[in-house]
Amino acid sequence: MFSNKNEFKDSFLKRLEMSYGKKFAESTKRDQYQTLGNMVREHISSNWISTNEWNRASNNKQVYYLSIEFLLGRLLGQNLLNLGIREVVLEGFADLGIDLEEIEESEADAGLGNGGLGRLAACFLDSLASLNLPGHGLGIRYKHGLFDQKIVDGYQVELPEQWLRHGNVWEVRKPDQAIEIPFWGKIEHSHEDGKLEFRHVQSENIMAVPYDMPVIGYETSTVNTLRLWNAEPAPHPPHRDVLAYKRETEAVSEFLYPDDTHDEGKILRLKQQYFLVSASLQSIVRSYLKKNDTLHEFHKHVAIHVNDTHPVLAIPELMRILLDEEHMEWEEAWNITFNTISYTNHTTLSEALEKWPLHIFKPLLPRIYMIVEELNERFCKELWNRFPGDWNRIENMAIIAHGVVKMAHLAIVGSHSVNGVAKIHSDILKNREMKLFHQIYPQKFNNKTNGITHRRWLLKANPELTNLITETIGTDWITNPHLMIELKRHIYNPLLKEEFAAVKRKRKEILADIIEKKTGISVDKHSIFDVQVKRLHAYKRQLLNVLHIMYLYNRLKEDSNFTIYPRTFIFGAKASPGYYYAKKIIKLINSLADKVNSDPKVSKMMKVIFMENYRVSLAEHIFPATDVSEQISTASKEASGTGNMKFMMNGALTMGTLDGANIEILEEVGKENIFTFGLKADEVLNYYENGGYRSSEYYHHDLRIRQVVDQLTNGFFPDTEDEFEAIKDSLLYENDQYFVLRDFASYVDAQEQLEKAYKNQDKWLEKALLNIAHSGYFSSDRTIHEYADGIWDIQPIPVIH
Ligand code: Z2T
Repeated sequence: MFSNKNEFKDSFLKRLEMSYGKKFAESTKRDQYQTLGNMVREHISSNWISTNEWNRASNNKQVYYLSIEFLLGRLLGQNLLNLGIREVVLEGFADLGIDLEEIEESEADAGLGNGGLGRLAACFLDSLASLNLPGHGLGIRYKHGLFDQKIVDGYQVELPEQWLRHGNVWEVRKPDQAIEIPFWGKIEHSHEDGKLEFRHVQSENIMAVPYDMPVIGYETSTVNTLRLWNAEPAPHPPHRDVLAYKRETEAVSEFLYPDDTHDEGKILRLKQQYFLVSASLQSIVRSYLKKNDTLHEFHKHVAIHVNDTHPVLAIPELMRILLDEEHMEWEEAWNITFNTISYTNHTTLSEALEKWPLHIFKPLLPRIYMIVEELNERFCKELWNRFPGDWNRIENMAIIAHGVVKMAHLAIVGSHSVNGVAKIHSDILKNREMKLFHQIYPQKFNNKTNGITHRRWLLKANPELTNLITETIGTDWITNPHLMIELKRHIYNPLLKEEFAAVKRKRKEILADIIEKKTGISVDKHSIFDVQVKRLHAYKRQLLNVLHIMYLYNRLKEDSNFTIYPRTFIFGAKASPGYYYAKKIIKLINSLADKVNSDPKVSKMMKVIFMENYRVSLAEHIFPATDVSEQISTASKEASGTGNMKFMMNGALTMGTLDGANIEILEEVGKENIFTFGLKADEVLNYYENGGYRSSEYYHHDLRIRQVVDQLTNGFFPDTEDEFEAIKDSLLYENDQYFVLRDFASYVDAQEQLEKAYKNQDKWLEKALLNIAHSGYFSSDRTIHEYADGIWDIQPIPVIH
């Protein structure tokens, strides 16, 4: 079908006419997209089947990655690339007068995630398949992914996202593998042969119907599976208003909760979590029992990974299956369970820690609650034996306390591995946030520094840079990204520098065109492209970036001798719809953009751009065009960050705090090749513990700060009245919890250093190339190898030739 251009064209035209009953000339872009998508799916079907067959037939251990989010983005282009057939399609389409890129861009993003956590899951799937590892994703088939963002009059407006509007060519519905999930009702017990038996009665059941999507490895025969569960009415609905039951059932897979690092505590969210977990575990156990008679060795053949605490009910759910369905003794069930489960923590922010009130948990999941209660009792008894009389410790560590279930405690107790996502984050878990648990389970704790798939973030997003690297060091780096380090020998080569500069220039032109098309603003393509794209959060400190731009504006207005190297400040960020402060910052960025861009003098030197609806597909245009990567979170707050790695891989230099993976970027590239500033993590944490910071002192003693803070409310931004009062209050009357004013001077200094460095283009290009050379470490292939060896103990599957 894809072996050469003409064969491809023939089958494409034949299929298009067969499926749509019209001539090619009458076909729409959508017809063409659908036809190509179906051809790709058919093309991989035999490898998909053989991967599944081999997994079924072999005793090879399987890993299942449970995640409430998978932020996949678009799939057509990546699938063509991984299959090595993109060139054939490109050429065939060219003959037919079809622009492949245009077809690819007509696909809706699969946006089933908020940000880093969901995108990490997507990168991991790509690495698992590309490394021929038997690893599969399990998630929810949300009808609506993360909301679409519109900016109206500077404010964020949320619209329901509709990725399934025109269907999804990549999914296969498997109704015969549907699974029933019980909610509500009560538990009856009886004695059978002297053993207690539990029966869940009067439950309201929901059907989980799987939709399988192929996960295609890069130039290999492995095709893994991402299974997304859809919520549908069960065959025997409860005896009540049938329409209400249908509505409530379908609501379970209707929406992705739009909260990034914030816990909502809504009953529907708990329903989603148990829906995902129960469907996944029942389906894993069912397929395991097709090739094994018992579950006694389950943990030797199955690893289940829980992505943050959202799927942590996998622990009591597996216990339930082993106890109630397999009639195992508690001790054996427990041994199998914690040896099967591993857990990743993604944040230490206290507002993100999931705590489920018993009055929600207990009635919704009565049997699961009983098991969690028993677990808690046994765990507290163990603690009592080890620390007799230490009530305080037991209260702090209990799984159930003060009327809530603490999901992180359940996760740590019920798994054999607990990992953080960057060195500093794992250290903070061990030494601070989870110190008491680390004391009793030191061997469980480990670090797995995050990574990103270079196949999307370099090969797909930046083919120009990809070609340049290959021309310089050959092709081996593509399958062994750590070999990118070989580029280091060439960074002083003037020709390479010039070619890299040309690539960057071209990518800046492309982004400038997109900006012009979307905002009507024309930016200087020779200016420094300085970018902060990520979710909007107080701890990520978009506000620090804004205050610095306001300071530059003031200098330019007041001092005619002051000049700057031209800069384009680019922002992209979605705010959680209920996050008042975050929405104010979006309005502030847009007000600043109006102020700066409409000033005849200042706008010659700088522009401020807010890019609407930041998402994976837009990110693919932004990273390659960036010169400066803003990673300026309050130290200790950003667990890892992954955007930082995507920028680095595309030859941007980092302006960052010593937080998350920025620290490991610094360790890789050395201090000459990154710009760091601000408080260190232990300084921040000591301030929190011991006090000693008064933001008002910085306001009173630094004129630059006083001026920009005053400008938030003194009419500097026309027609905003008391719009930004709350932001000013957060800085002054709430004592600036994220140390924006504390780090301001240091940030300004670092930005001056950066500007100086940029003016020395030749050196800058060397630094950028050196960053690229060292970015191979941050490929998720490295991360996945570490998970495979250190946590899951899985082996690759054979490749078909
Ligand atoms: C999320 O994206 C992250 C953490 C969360 O904690 C929740 C969400 Cl939705 C519950 C992010 C971290 O903020 C970021 O530092 C990290 O790089 C990313 O997860 C992947 O580990």
